[in-house]
Amino acid sequence: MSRSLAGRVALVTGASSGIGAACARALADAGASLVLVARREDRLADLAASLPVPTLPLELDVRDADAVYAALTTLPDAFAALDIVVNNAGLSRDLDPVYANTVDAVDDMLDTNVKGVVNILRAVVPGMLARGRGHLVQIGSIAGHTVYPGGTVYAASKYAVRALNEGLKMDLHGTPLRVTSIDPGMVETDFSTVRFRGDADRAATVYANTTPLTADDVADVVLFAVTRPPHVNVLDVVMMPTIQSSATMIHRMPVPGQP
Ligand code: NDP
Ligand code: 8X3
Repeated sequence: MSRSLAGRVALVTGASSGIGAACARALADAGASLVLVARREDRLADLAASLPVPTLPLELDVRDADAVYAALTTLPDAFAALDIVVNNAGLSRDLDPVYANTVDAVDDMLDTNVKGVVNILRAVVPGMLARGRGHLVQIGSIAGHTVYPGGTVYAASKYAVRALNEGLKMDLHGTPLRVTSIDPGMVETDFSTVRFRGDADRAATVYANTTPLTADDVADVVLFAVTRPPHVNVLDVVMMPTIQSSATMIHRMPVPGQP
């Protein structure tokens, strides 16, 4: 089955790091032109320069509904007819009980992970409907299927992403547009460094003595979903590393000399 996306245009949010950057590379390898969205424009520019396809880096905060709408409804002609949108931008903040989360942490998670997805959908779905084609991919999480201590607000945001994905499919019922959520478990990216507010040592403990997914593993499944024949809609994929059996069950190799 062809995995070529030649002639297609794909937009990836959160393309400056981790899963989003890996999705950009995978989609570019398949031949798609790219619109890359994130706040760190320098990283987008570096990534764009490394890709073998026409690429438009776009410095944009997905929390800013007006800026998102203005930018994505006035894209240059070569990028305007979006075929694929990967709603990937997202983050977690801290590992606190729900009643102890700071206001900023709650705003960061809900505004980015939930409202950010809706902001993008508002801007891109009408054009896809007018053109009669399009594929909307959300990056959810295992935290959209189960809650873990300290991750309640993050999980609430990812349960919301799952609801948005399911509802979007129904809203688009009877149209050719496709809707997919890819819901990973542990993936080694900057995710934990962002969660722990730059504490790289603490972040490293999350991935210590185990074999997490890589961002490329997730991008490979995104590429699979968007290269199915038009009559096939992959609605939701839960994927974890083999060493993970739930949000909290993670097998770690014993360290020689340590109990
Ligand atoms: P990274 O921290 O490596 O990447 C997060 C990306 O989101 C960055 O490119 C960042 O760009 C972007 N981003 C964050 N806030 C905004 C914003 N307001 N506007 C635009 N872009 C934003 O983490 P991951 O790659 O791991 O995370 C990607 C997605 O995958 C998230 O939705 C996360 O919840 C999800 N996920 C991650 C898992 C993991 O274990 N890593 C597992 C399951 C799901 P910038 O800062 O430049 O704006
Ligand atoms: C990121 C994975 O388990 O930290 O979505 O929620 S987890």
